[in-house]
Amino acid sequence: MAIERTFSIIKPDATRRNLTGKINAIFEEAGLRIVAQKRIWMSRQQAKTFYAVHASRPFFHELVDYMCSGPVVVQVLEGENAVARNRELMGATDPAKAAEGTIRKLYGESIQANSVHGSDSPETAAAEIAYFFAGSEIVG
Ligand code: RTP
Ligand code: MG
Repeated sequence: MAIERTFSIIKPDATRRNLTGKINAIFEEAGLRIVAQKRIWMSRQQAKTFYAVHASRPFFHELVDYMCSGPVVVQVLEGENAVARNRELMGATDPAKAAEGTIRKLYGESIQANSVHGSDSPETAAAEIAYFFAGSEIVG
């Protein structure tokens, strides 16, 4: 299995509750390496562009407001099968439906404030990584 990269966000509900370290420990214990990471406060424009695929969904404006409601940690995770592996670690979008032991089951507050984002395919991962990181900021 080839080494792959995925893009991750520790969302505002998780940074507010000081959960960055606990979430990073889950990634690292699962064999994913954090090869880039920075704490930012997203602008509305950044959030709108990042979630443009959801622009027509009823929850879009709330989602943009939420993603700009506090700091987030954007990161690049690297490892075998990193995209799928991270989606497994995150669990279902709705924390109430997420499997035991997943990040969203452990820490998610609601379907919106669900603690983490993870890319849904290698192609999306490449685009999301390039949106937030310069190549020189990623140190594998
Ligand atoms: P993500 O993109 O953040 O990793 O999450 P996901 O693939 O599991 O979920 P997606 O369908 O892509 O939705 C993106 C984010 O929008 C918020 N959401 N709110 N109010 C709602 O019904 C609703 N549905 C989704 C969540 O923050 C979700 O992660
Ligand atoms: Mg998604």
